[in-house]
Amino acid sequence: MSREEVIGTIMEAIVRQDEEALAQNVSKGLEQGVEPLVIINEGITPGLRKVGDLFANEEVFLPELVLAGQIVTEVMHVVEAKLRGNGAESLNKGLVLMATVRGDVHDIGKNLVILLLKASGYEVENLGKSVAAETIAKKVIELKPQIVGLSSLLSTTMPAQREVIETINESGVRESVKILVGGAPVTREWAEKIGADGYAENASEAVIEADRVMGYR
Ligand code: B12
Repeated sequence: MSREEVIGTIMEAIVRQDEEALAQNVSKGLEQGVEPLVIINEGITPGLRKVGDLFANEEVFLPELVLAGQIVTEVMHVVEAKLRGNGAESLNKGLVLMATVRGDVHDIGKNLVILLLKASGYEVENLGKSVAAETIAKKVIELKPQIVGLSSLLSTTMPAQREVIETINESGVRESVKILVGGAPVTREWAEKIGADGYAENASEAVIEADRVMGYR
């Protein structure tokens, strides 16, 4: 099977919510030397987006959406193992707090960002999903991170990103951290409007943006 074919089968397996085929083809791709990032960006992400489109068109329903999310979460462990252990931990580029904002339980994208930040030498504290603004602000005071990353996948939870920034502001620690925002409906314009320091469209760009706000690039 060619590299394109393997990536295509990964995408298809997600669209069909076929756990076995997904696991098999991800392993096959990795064995054939397809980069983990290519598998993520060209296979897994478009596969999930396609499921989202089918859901929006009422061609698949909530159970299928849930299943697609579950099988991707499972297979990410395999991809993660491949990305780990490149020695980047010793780079010590800074501490990042990552959270999906209140009311939003989508965490696959956030976890991907975490994976790549770690693989690039950042330490990451994962606060989880549907995290309240107050909790995030408290953690900023307690852990003194250099960066806070906020994920939001629903247009209805995007305002919660603004709420986090306002709460951090009110806590008097806004100057001490850089704030990055992301998630499918989020744009650079939105990031600027709510006073975030940066935005990225995907996990690879998130690392570049983190480096930029830290002054590494
Ligand atoms: C899987 C999925 C689910 C799963 C989530 C499982 C999980 N553990 O995450 C489940 C089933 C739980 C779910 C539930 C719902 N979902 Co849903 N879901 C999706 C789906 C198909 C894929 C999301 C995903 O993982 N994408 C793949 C990852 C890799 O991409 P990503 O998340 O965008 O992340 C990348 C970038 O955005 C960026 N990024 C992400 N976060 C951050 C953070 C920072 C700081 C930075 C810099 C970058 C960054 O980097 C990531 C990696 O490259 C999307 C479709 C879509 N187009 O996104 C719908 C989608 C997001 N869901 C949607 C909806 C409507 C819902 C529900 C309301 C459905 C319902 N009726 O109950 C609920 C809401 C639950 C809640 N309160 O949060 C809509 C949202 C519409 C909107 N604009 O608001 C979408 C777009 C589907 C659609 N087209 O209708 N969903």
